[in-house]
Amino acid sequence: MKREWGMIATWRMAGDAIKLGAEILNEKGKCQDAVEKAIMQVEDYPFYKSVGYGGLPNEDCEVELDAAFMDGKTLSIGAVAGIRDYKNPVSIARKLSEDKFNIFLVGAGAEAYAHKNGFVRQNMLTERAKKTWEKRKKEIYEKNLSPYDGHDTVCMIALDKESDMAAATSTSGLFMKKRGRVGDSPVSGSGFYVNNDIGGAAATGLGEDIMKGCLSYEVVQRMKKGEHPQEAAQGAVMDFTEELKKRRGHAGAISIIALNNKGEWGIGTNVEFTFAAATSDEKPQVYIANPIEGTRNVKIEAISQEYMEEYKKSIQKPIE
Ligand code: SD4
Repeated sequence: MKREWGMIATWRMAGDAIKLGAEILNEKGKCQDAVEKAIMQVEDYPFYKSVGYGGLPNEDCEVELDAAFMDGKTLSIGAVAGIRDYKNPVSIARKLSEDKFNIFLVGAGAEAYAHKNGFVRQNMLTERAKKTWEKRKKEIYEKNLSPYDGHDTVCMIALDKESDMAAATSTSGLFMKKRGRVGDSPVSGSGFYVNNDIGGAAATGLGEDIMKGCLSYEVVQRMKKGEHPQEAAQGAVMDFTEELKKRRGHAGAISIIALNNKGEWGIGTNVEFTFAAATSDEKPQVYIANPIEGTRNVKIEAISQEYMEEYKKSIQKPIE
């Protein structure tokens, strides 16, 4: 049976934001507003270190952000990449989606557009993020570590009471990325895709690998053939992980959320992955998913309130 509305988001950091999205959708608000407002809340929270304000900087200690917005009714897309010093990249991406040309802007061009359109300028590098960067720099040097750990993109997909759908993403990308590096998150078909007639999908993980499979579009196409979002997302992640391993010997972390136009949701992942979902039938809830070894399946469990409280405390601990 079709649900009246639904929403799904990547990572436990979306646990509070999805409540805001659910409220908007339940009160007959639009899906476009639900995804934008909920992502803005994540962008504004300084203790989430992979999105917006407080996001971790690149190799040169500059915060360069990527974001995108897509409307499932008109298929309009807007995106920014490598944007610096603007408070809410997701809103800039949404605004760009109203344009016919120049819908995907990078770096200085994106900043000029944001300035011209009255978006709020803000230094996005917090003291805390700078400290983490300094600590990491030292560790990489001393212990010969890979610099590219610590990345979580916030992605959201929503279905509203008028059966419209939207998707959006926002991220600081990979920690210690090179200046100018862009991942999958602002790239249509890879980081996100949504179509009112079918549903939507959005990805998080190693952008360099996600882009090799255009995985969000792939999941939407599988749903078009009639697959449930769970089957489509997990099948696409598993098939592509196997393909990458076969061809390249290794596959990066890949996780995908999916929501169809009936309000049914699912996820696919090749690593431990947390996410949040809410529908007209289900209260906002954070879940944890773990691939079951030796199978193509994933185990999904609800996360307790206590776990979330511990998590919130842990992300605010001082950096030593
Ligand atoms: C990127 N996919 O820039 C993003 C990072 C991410 O979980 O989602 N990490 O490659």
